[in-house]
Amino acid sequence: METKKINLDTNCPNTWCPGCGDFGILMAFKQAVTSMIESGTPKENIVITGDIGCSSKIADYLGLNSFIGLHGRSISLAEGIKMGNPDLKVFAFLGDGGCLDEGISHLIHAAKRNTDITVIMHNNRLFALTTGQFTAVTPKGLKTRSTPSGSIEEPLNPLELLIASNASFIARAYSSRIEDVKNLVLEGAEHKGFSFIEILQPCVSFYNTIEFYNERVYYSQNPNLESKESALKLAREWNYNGEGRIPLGVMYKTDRPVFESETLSLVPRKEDFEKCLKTHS
Ligand SMILES: Cc1ncc(C[n+]2csc(CCOP(=O)(O)OP(=O)(O)O)c2C)c(N)n1
Ligand code: SF4
Repeated sequence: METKKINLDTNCPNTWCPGCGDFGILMAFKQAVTSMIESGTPKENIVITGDIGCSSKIADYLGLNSFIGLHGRSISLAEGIKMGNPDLKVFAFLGDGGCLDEGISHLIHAAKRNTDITVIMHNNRLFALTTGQFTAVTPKGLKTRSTPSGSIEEPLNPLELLIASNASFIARAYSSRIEDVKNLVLEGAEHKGFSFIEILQPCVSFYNTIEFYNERVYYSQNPNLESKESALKLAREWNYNGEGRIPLGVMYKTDRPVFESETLSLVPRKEDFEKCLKTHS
């Protein structure tokens, strides 16, 4: 039997800077989606959301159902879509700015609720589309367009925040390691509940971290995936500032009730609803 070739391309011209880490994420995501479709997930059941940023332009380059919203709102859009149709596989794309500055409350609450979506945060550690201003994860001392004398703030550690917010799947990847990104996307999508994948992504135009990451990243899966203590230990190995090694891989994974299933189980069945109406009429 002839197999139909899966085409995820679009006609949209790509405007990312040559060498941007976003290309690696796009390639890995296409491979992951191709594998999902080949394993039986209907293409029309895969939905992506985005906001405003270089990262969210990924939706323009993927021939999939998508919804682009305001900056920082990719996660809330994904939650709404999933609640409307729990059969869908929903991926929320956004940058560190949209995720940890404008949209940080959505991130925390989606993790706390355990909504069954996969958040993919392109972490270039600044607001790239607007030409490089500091975000919550910009290293201390970095000179950006909005911190000309160097940022005076300590960066936030998003993985520690996710552990504290009770996210049920937390992982870190690096955009140049395409096979690992693909596998983590598949693992995150397979997970029942909220999955968060941070992808370290060099912005070659405003903060070129290629050499920095190449020298420091290493794969280190948490040996005790359900232990928050060992997840925290891994998450704290790198403080988003300077030196030290940077662990990649799944840091935390646990099973707990999923928000959509819990909520929908509270909705009365039609027969019960009609019985109730009869009783009270
Ligand atoms: C509420 C709001 N704040 C700020 C902006 C301006 N703005 C648009 S894109 C952007 C930068 C996006 O940075 P990030 O989310 O980190 O994604 P990246 O471009 O780095 O991939 C900013 C600040 C906006 N559109 N809306
Ligand atoms: S500005 Fe940075 S993040 Fe945006 S496309 Fe260029 S290299 Fe990539």
